[in-house]
Amino acid sequence: MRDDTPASSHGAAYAAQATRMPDAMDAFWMPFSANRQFKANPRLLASAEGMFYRSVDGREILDATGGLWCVNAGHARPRIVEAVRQQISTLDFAPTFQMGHPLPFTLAERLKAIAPDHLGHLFFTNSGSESVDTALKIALAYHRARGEGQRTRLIGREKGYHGVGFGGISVGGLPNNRKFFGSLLPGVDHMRHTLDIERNAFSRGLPAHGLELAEDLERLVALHDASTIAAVIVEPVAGSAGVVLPPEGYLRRLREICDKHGILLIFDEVITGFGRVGKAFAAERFDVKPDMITCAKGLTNGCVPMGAVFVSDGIHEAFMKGPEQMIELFHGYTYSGHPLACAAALATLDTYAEEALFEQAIVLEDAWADAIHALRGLPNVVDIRNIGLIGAIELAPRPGAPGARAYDVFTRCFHQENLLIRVTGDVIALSPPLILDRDHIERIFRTLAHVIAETA
Ligand code: PXG
Repeated sequence: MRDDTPASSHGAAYAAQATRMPDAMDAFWMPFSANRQFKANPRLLASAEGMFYRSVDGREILDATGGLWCVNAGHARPRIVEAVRQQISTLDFAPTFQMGHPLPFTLAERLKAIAPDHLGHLFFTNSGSESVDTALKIALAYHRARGEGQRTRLIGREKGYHGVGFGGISVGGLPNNRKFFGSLLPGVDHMRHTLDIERNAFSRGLPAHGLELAEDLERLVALHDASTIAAVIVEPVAGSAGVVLPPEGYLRRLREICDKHGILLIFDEVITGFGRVGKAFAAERFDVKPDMITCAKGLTNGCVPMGAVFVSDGIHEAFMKGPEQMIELFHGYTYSGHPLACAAALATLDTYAEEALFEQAIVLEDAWADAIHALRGLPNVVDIRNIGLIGAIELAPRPGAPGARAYDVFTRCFHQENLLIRVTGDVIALSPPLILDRDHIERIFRTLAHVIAETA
């Protein structure tokens, strides 16, 4: 676009561009998508407000996914929109390497105030993947700073999703995210995952069976020796693998084993953070104290990319030694603490607080659980899992065509029912904005019930 038109007309021109079908779709290589299939029959969203998207073809679509688990306060919340608008016209960018601006300092204090008590320090990133890689690097550097530099091994878990950086896919446990990308990080091992449909199918909330799976960490300690292990990273509730819940007591047991062996415990709360399970963080809901929490997504309500790592006072303290002119951690991103992201995050935190949104997932948990478990007994439904405002419906795969059945449910919901859901493999995963009400819940599951029933 040429820059000689009056500034006021630019906005309208860009907005028009953002709400109509693009002229061509070839050049954009879409992430985690079947590009050719999508471009043959696109699903494009043009605008959003509250619980709803509007598609480019003008349909109002109920968002049962919170974007991608990130729009926890609902779309286009006025306070957040206004904060970002003001901020961009005041300070568009400022560096945070040996320089600064007020907002990341203010935001870090605000985040500290909602975090578990001992997590008093924040490192800012731009995504969940960067938060994970940051936390893993801090873990390694922490042990080295304390004279235990031989603790280099990182432990993840099967089915874990920790983003797509090399660190994240190495500790992650999703075969498709790993197998194409070579040898990954060395010195990584994995605990067993905790999905056990045979024993736990249709559990409401945390499954009763599987506490003993935490002992798998003792197996890895016995194999590698604790003195070589830096950290364990897990999602308190795994999202991308199709919603995998921690068995009762499992996370607390992991904490005990880590304490016993001097191993750091990292909770990846990229999806569980900011109210998804009824507290600011799952660490609080499950009353377990990790040494670091990684987050992103709901931090800015999804509207400006931002992630963060909460770091314990003890870890931080280990770095704050040595000469004061020394850089304590050789790590950071150009956009760590970006002004727009900080402004969005501050207004997001205010919106969460004003509307008590962190409590909503507990207020609505029973209604949500009743509604989702009512789908039990429909054809092909082999499991239903829920916690807070997270829900998963697992379908039996079609013989020889894994994922196809859930994909058909997804496309039918979008094109014919004006409902946005998310599928991974044959699991339908739901993570609506926390502002949803009982009518939205009713509509989501009424629609899903008949679509699942009619999808062979
Ligand atoms: N950790 C966890 C636990 C995540 O869920 C990431 C890290 C990476 O975040 P970024 O911002 O780098 O994408 C995630 C991301 C899904 C889905 O449908 C989940 C994610 C991303 C996209 C889709 O389950 N989680």
